[in-house]
Amino acid sequence: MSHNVVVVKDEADIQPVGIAALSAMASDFIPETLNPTAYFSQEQDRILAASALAYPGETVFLEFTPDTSGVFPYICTYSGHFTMMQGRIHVEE
Ligand SMILES: [Cu+2]
Repeated sequence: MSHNVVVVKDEADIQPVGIAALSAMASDFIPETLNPTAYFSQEQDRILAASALAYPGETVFLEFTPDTSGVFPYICTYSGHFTMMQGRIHVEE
């Protein structure tokens, strides 16, 4: 099974990004930046960083440099995983 790591801006962004990703198979489950519909561009604005998909046996790296302190949720957006595969990055000054 494949997985990725997607850092979102806020707790409230987890569900909309996870749901938008369900129909973003063509872009490796990341809602596309250039999609002309407002729905997808709004979801893209909720994403701070995203890794490539890691296929079974692969390792991917994601570098994320926050510009403020805070708590940043991260999720896997592969087909519905966001409901269980998630965590929080705590950034302190
Ligand atoms: Cu996953």
